[in-house]
Amino acid sequence: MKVFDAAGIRNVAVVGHSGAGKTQLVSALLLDAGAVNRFGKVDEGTTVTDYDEEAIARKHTLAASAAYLEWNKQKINVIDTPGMGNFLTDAKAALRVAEAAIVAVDAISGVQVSTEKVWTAAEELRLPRLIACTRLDRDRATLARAVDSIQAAFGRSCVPVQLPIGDERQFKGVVDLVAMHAYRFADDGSGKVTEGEVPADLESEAKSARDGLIEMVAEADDTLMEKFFEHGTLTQEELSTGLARAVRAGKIFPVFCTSGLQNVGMQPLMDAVVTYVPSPAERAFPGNSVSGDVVERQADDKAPLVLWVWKTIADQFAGRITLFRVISGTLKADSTVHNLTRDMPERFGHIFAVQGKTQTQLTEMHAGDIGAVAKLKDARTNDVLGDKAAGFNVPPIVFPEPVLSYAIEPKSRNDEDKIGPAMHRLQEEDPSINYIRDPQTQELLLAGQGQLHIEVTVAKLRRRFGVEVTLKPPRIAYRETITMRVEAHGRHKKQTGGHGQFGDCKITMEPLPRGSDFEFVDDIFGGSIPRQYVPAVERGIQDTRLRGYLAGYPVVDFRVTVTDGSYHDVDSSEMAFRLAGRLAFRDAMTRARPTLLEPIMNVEVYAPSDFAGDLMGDLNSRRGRIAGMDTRGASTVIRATVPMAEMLTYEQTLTSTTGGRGAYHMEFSHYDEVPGHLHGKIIAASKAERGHAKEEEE
Ligand SMILES: Nc1nc2c(ncn2[C@@H]2O[C@H](COP(=O)(O)OP(=O)(O)OP(=O)(O)O)[C@@H](O)[C@H]2O)c(=O)[nH]1
Ligand SMILES: [Mg+2]
Repeated sequence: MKVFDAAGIRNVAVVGHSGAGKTQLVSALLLDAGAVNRFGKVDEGTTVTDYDEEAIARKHTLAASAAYLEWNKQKINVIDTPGMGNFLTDAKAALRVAEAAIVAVDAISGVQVSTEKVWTAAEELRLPRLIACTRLDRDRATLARAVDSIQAAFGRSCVPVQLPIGDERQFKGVVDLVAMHAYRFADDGSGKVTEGEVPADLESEAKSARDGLIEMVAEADDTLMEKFFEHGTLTQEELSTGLARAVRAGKIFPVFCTSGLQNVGMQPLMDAVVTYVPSPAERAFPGNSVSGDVVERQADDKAPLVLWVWKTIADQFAGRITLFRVISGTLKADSTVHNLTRDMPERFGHIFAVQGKTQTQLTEMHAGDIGAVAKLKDARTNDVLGDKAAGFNVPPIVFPEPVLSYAIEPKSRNDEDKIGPAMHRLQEEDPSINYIRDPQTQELLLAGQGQLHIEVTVAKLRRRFGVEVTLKPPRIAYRETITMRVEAHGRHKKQTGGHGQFGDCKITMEPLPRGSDFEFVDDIFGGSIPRQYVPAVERGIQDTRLRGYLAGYPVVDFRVTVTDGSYHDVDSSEMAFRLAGRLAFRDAMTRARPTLLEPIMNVEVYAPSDFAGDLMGDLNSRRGRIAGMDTRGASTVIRATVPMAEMLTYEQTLTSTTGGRGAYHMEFSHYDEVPGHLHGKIIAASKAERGHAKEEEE
């Protein structure tokens, strides 16, 4: 396969809400560019990018999935991404390796919560955005209504550069408003295109839409503005170059008309990617120098090699597949590359371009390209690899904290043996899941972003690794903390026959700000506890704080300072001081006014405005705090913070209140104290769940 230079590459991430038609759109693009022979359909499970069994079964993309095509002699790397809230981290990761986004907005439902999330993520990265108005072939789909919704959310710089030819099922072509040119597409889904004049019945509409576009382009540039005032319009040349400049600068977001299923509008969209998306050669990659300064790196083949791992896939056959972007330098197959994050060499055998699950071997890859390698030993997502002298770091993708956990139970002994390694590999693929054994109950806990996230993880365990588990009801990831500074004492003394046991420590325990977890300070002077036993005191406290005090949840956000103690020449041991630490901790907890903390979520609800009142009332009854409300055309966005514990049943309520026309997104915000009147219930529930698991005997 041909190898491309930075100037001949375009990297785009296709982002947008779930069901907008992203995967179907990518499928049509690949067909029309000749990258594949068969027109894959989401509904038939045959698309290139939804190749994962679980994605096929659910008809939803669950992880970023890469593909590529060639258009006008350029290689376009297209990354399809999930639109569902629980999986948006992958969309954000894909944006990090792209020079632009194609934002898919469904022509009927318009902008949704996820659209806003990915838009903001693209905005933060200052990426140009092309908007694809999708599924225009459906009944009641209109460009005008979609554009209203888009402009209400993202402003009037989102402007159509096309008009649809034919409505709903008759949507068969597009008018290019820049060239005033028409494209018609074959009825059979082949994407075969015929170019021609603007249809007579669309002429005046096209003319006025074009005038609107010209004004926007003029507004985006002072020189063009003057010309516009002088002549009342812009020349063809001024319009096309002015538009390209404005799109690249993120001043204009052009809206395109598409139907991925009918295969309408793909060629002009690919032309636009080539014209409007900067190549990696034109846009340096943002990162940090070794000393932490913000720097950029040019996609220069001759510069030291730098690769960044943006995604890891746990493939059941090929093992670990590592997706990376070459930021600078040239990567050769069959070479050894240093993992700069972990300071160890990695062997790159075959390197690939990936077309969904299909891999095509490459001999080398140039700066700016996106590719994959199998069977790296240690590299994980976020690692930077390359020449030791590269001196370039990439700020990591931040994975969200898990907010709820389910106890899982392996079905058989065999499942139990296999689950550890399988989970380990799934965590490499998706670092936003957490897998631990409850230190108190010994139950296996699987924690993630929401019910769907957990269900998908369990399904992957089954399909890819043949591990069967049963899921128990969800549990909120509560924490415990203290609210008062106290002094405490722990003394472990036992005289059993010959050798005794003796450990004794005094500690101060004090609250720390949220998110501090646990700190241990050694403040022993004069050897009242011998050096070697101080870490044992810390160990003792660590062991027991994770088992909790009130309700079995880890105790966090406090500092322990050991201040004093005593020892015995013969009877003292590490074990004895561990037990003393544990006793001191428990003594402290009796007086430190412990309390419970709960995860609080940032919630955004999106629904037709008629329901706003009901939805706010409902959020209030869930202990929610309304942070704001915006209207977007006929829709309202409500922003609130709500305890996770109150959100477990939200999906059903939202669906029934809005007749299925509402959507929401939530993500972890912070931990906050649980109101006192709810403590009793949580403690009792925890005791019941944990089967009164006994504190280990001291
Ligand atoms: N009528 C019509 N249906 C479409 C079109 N594009 C996609 N669909 C259908 O809409 C549904 C969702 O399409 P997808 O391409 O999977 O949507 P997506 O944006 O990838 O969704 P997620 O992967 O969940 O984020 C599928 O049933 C598609 O067949 C289109 O252009 N017209
Ligand atoms: Mg998809």
